[in-house]
Formats: sequence, C-alpha cells, structure tokens
Amino acid sequence: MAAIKVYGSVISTATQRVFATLYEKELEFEVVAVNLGAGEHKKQPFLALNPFGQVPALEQGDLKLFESRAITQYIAHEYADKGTNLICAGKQMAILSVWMEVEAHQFDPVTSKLNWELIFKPMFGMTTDTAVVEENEAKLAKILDVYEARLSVSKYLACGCFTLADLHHLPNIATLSRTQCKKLFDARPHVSAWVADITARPAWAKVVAMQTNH
Ligand SMILES: N[C@@H](CCC(=O)N[C@@H](CS)C(=O)NCC(=O)O)C(=O)O
Repeated sequence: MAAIKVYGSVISTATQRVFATLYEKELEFEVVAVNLGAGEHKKQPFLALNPFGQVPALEQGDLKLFESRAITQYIAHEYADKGTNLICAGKQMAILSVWMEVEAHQFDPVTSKLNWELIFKPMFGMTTDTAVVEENEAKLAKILDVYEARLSVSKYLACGCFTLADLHHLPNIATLSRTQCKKLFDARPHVSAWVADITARPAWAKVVAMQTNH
C-alpha cells in the first residue's frame, strides 16, 4: 500500500484526531506541515486536497481525503486488523455512530468555541470574550451531564471498549483541560475517570509529544 501522508499542523485539534488514530493503529505515516500562520491552507497546492481550506487532509496514492472524522473512520475500517480495534460490529457500531455524531454536533461546537476564546485568542494576542465563555460553559455543563449519565452505565461511550467515539474527543478535552473549564470535567466523577483514562493512552502521549517537540 502507498505511504500515508497527513497534511496538517501539530497544534490543530482536528489534525491531532487523525494522528491519534494512526498511532492507535500502529501505522507509519508522514507528516506534511501546513503553515496556517502563512495561510498555506487557503492556497494551492493545499486547496487541491481540501477545497474548503482546512486541515487535516490525508493522501495515500490516489486517495485524497479531508474531514478528520472521515479520515479516522477510513483508517479504522481499512486497518481493522492492526493495532487497537476502534470500531464494533452490528448494533454496537450503530451506538458507536450515535456517539461519534454527539461528539461532532454537540461536544465539538461548544468546546471549539471555548478553546478559541480561552487558548487560541490569547495565543494570537486577541481578547477573550467572557460572555461567550460563560454561555458556552453553561452549554458544556449540560452536555457533560448527559455524558456523566452515559458513562455511569458504560465504561466508554459506545461500549465497554475504547473506540473512535472516545478518541474523537481527545484533542478538545486535552486543550480544554488546560483552562478553567477543567472544573466541569472534574466535577463529574464518571466523566473525570473517563478523561483520565483516555488521555493516559500511549497513542495520545505520542500526539502530545509531537506538540512539545514542535
Ligand atoms: N470539520 C473539519 C474541521 C477542520 C478545522 O476546523 N481545521 C482547523 C484547524 S483545527 C483549520 O483548518 N482552521 C483554519 C481555517 O478554518 O481557516 C475536520 O474535522 O477536519
């Protein structure tokens, strides 16, 4: 099989989702750094990989993919027999899909806004909007109440095993845990145990190391 190339940035949470999957699957890959500061993602040749001008993108021979969650699902299915099994069969897969959708449509919009306000705006010399933070903290609290209920009856979101549904949360959880929002995870015992468990995975440690070596 042709080599896997991931175009992105080690500080991009969406790119980190793909790196975590590749490490879980113990696959070799090449990182092609896209300089977001220089706007490389909005120009050719990157636009040929993702016409929406966002990282990450994956290239493997003539296969070109974008959207981090589509990429992780391709890797998990294509390399089902390698590394950690990140997917399930039958009805379990349907439940796994539910929680992947929950992450993409409930968790991600709110946590991405909080990360932008609390981490990235200060990083770029911009001012945090405290009203946006308050509004989204309240939304996140309600979402995490649902997670607390789910995780009190299931060790991981989809089933008793770590799957893509859990993995997809890692980048935003790890970034948000460096902010005042950590208290929202800590206040919920099952959520807190789940966060500790999934962030301690060796594959995730490799993604974190990529950022510190950056
Ligand atoms: N839904 C996309 C989101 C990708 C995304 O938001 N990427 C960010 C970096 S984490 C980006 O490229 N931002 C630059 C921009 O939108 O111009 C995915 O999951 O791949």
